[in-house]
Amino acid sequence: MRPLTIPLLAGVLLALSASVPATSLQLPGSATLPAAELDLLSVLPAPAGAAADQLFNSGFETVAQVWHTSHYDDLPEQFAGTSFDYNGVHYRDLNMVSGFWLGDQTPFNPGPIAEGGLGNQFIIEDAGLLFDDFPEFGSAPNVLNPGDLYFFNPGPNLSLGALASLWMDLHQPAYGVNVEVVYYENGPWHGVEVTLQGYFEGEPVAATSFQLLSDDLDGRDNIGFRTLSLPGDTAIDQLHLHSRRISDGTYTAPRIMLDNLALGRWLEVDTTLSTYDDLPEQFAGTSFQHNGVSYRDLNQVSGYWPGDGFDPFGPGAVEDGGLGNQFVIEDAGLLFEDFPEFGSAPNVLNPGDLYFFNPGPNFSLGALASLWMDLDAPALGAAVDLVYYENGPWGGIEVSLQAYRNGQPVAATSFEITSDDPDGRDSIGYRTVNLEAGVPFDSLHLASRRLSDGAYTAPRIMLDNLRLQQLGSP
Ligand SMILES: [Ca+2]
Ligand SMILES: [Ca+2]
Ligand SMILES: [Ca+2]
Ligand SMILES: [Ca+2]
Repeated sequence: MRPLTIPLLAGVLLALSASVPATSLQLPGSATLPAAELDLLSVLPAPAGAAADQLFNSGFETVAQVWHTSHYDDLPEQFAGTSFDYNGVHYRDLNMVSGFWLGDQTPFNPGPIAEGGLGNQFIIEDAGLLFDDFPEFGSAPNVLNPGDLYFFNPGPNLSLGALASLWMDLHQPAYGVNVEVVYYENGPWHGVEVTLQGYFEGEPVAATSFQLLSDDLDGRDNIGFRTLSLPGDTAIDQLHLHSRRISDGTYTAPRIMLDNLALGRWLEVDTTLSTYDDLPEQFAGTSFQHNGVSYRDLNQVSGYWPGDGFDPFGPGAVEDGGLGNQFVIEDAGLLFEDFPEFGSAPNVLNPGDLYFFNPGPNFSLGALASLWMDLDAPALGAAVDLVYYENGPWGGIEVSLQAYRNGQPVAATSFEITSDDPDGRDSIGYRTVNLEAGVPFDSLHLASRRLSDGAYTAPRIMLDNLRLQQLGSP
């Protein structure tokens, strides 16, 4: 059987557009992919150093690479035996090979030290002191030490184990592998090639290696570390990490420990589209759920109205001195007669209040200072069509769409509402706000602020066609 490969990107694009509900609307240009984003494999970041703690590293709208990382830090320091299962990986056959030590080139046998081997016990090693000196490496405090009784140092002390050969069977195929290794280099550690070989169904499909070359065989050795990476374009179900002499390919025994074994998978990214046209015109309350999005906390902020007066407003309902905190599914049919390119007729999401509710195709644009949307499934990108007043008093306003993950901001985009004459007539403008976060997010915040001082303000804005690029099921 051939190794699985990821779908051709063109095929994924077709699937993407097919997942948009079949309506008569034409999505604006932002719903199609700029050519520059098609080169997905080359833009994907790989976990390295502390960044391997990230669960996700993602591309843009088509497919996303999701990383599953073994940190070893959730285990107690222990002997793990000559084979063990952990986090979807079966570790086995440590140093079950013959070879030659470096330096005096004495031979070693397969298996335990007592039988002339390098040691065949895996150790979950607290290597806390290592991380004091090399905080960029791995994840404190534990590493996987291919040592033996001889190398076991309880507590944060450590000795790097000897590694000639180590096999890892993956319970599920990986697409992309990263593992961090720490090792001795220079001094006597010369003429060694360390290789991470990936297999699928017994056939070698990918490999990466590095060489240990000493600048002075009689000099001091030192600790080095690096990340070994296998690409994500082919399936891998078995890994072999091994060390051989460059001169003749026989196994040899540098000192190496492992951390942060990260296994990649590809998830398709589906676009979900909320047109609001499937709902009746209605008050939707101060929070509501629709199409995998929870809308909440509309205008629950204080700020200043736009224009000369700069009257302050408070959070909440109009009768409480606020901008209004009711979401309205608004039939804005008349809007689409004048602006057929905008959104999708007949409904929009109007962040208004009772005051703004116009039954039937008539409408008034609601005031929007702040609006939160929580997503049922993580998204990598979001786009929304906004229609708003500009010119006249509506100048000097920044409207931002900010993405959050676990409460932390991860990406944002914004535009400015401008006016050519503060005393002149206002007019209706519209645009698509497009946010490509590149990392998953679970909340969106749409906010309007004065450019002059960052205070919340209240332009008139309605929303339509919220598009989310969301991770599909694994
Ligand atoms: Ca230790
Ligand atoms: Ca660790
Ligand atoms: Ca209406
Ligand atoms: Ca609509």
